[in-house]
Amino acid sequence: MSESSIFTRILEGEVPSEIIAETENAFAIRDIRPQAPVHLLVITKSQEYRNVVELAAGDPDLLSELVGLANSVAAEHADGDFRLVFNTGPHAGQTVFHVHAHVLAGGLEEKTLG
Ligand code: DGP
Repeated sequence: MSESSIFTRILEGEVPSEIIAETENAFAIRDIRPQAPVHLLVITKSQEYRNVVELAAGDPDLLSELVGLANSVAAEHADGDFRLVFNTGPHAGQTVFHVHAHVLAGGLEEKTLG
């Protein structure tokens, strides 16, 4: 059994963070280091999958559930438009190897990628 990730510890109440929404298999919190006016994380309750590639291959329905949760928290906490970012691998900035997506929203019209 691998060590509990920071997100598992949040889900289990061992580390404080408000769970702002949840579905059967996923939950959402605010990012501790916001990079946009609205910066939320949608996270699988299980830490079985380390990144989105593993999740897509192993449980596409759960990936779909995660995207649906992103859509609903973006509608609730911003105007409904959002960027969905899955950092995949340490050289792309992934630091927590428990699959999650960054939901970035709120006044991003002027920003471009890269
Ligand atoms: P990534 O670098 O893509 O693996 O994203 C991990 C994100 O998790 C990062 O933006 C910061 C956030 N994070 C790390 N620890 C905590 C925490 O204890 N609470 C909250 N709310 N967010 C955290």
